[in-house]
Amino acid sequence: MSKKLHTIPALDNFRMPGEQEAHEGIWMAWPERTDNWRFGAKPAQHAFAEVAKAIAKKTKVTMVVTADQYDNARGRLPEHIQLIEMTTDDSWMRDIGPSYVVNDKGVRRGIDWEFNAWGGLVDGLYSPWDKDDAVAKKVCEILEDDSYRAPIVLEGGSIHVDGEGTLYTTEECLLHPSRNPDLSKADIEQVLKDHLSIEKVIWLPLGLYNDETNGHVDNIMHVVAPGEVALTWCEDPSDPQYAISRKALDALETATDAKGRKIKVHKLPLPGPLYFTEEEANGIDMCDGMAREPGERLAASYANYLISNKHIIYPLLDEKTDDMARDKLAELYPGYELTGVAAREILLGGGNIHCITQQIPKL
Ligand code: KQY
Repeated sequence: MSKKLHTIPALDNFRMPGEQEAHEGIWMAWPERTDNWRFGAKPAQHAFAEVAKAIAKKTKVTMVVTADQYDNARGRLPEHIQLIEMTTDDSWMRDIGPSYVVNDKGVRRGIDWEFNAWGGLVDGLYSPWDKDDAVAKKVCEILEDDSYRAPIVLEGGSIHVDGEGTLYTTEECLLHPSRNPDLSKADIEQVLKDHLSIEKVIWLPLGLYNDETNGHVDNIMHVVAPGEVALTWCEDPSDPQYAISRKALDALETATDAKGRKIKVHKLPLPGPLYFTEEEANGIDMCDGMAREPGERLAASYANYLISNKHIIYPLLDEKTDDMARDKLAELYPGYELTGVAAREILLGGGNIHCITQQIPKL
């Protein structure tokens, strides 16, 4: 049995664990919409299946899939990937799934944020989005976990937590007029404190250049461990990412976290720059929300990786930089298994491996 709760998670003594803590499972959603995924979503389905198989080396994977795609997904996924029929609008489980909180008595609960497809009627990427907005609650019901409906629009990819009281986000996204225009920065911080039991918010000014999520933090940096982050870095002063990464570094280096630590920043290489090819852009159905032009810059970043049970599943994006990214991740995560997955097809949809996965904490 799963209940909708009307209390405050922090007052109930629940906190959001860091991604580096143990997971019971990872949830994903099967891609199919042809105005986001080229060629009938077949190349993206292949990439999602490879991500699922990689994660499943160490962690149970559950994939939700619409009724129309059930047989196709079942045929393309190995038996050990659990498949659950669920209606969705698209496939970004990080953003539509629950953010989980846990207490010290071995109980977990889901936070079900309001979802408006990255901007609702202001600059959202598709409409309607009601099926995606219903996913977090359905996941909690299937897992028989109670949930809280949080009173703000927020996507899971717009926050990172370290599990020890610090949350990282961007002003570009959380203060964007398309999310919670009636709330101040202080109001938003209070909702985050109330729902995730964090004590300190570290605000980066901007997310990755040309990211259609309005600058999700998970596409520019990742928490490595409490007090340590990996930041996408750019060495080319003529690239718009150069100034964005420097501003982020400044915000991180001048902050202290909830425990009073200075933050150690590790630099991740930037792939590319990568752009939509003509063939890629032409393979996607036209629509109102998502602009896909040949030559458009892709929001490509190695920071968009998943940590699951001492395993790093990271995107392969550019032959020139993939090895550098792997070496850096190997240095940051000694003793962890590392698996790179070819991820350009996920990138073409507007995100990457972290955006398509959501962890369920182990109790
Ligand atoms: O979290 C994400 N990066 C999702 C991006 C959604 C893009 C929809 N085309």
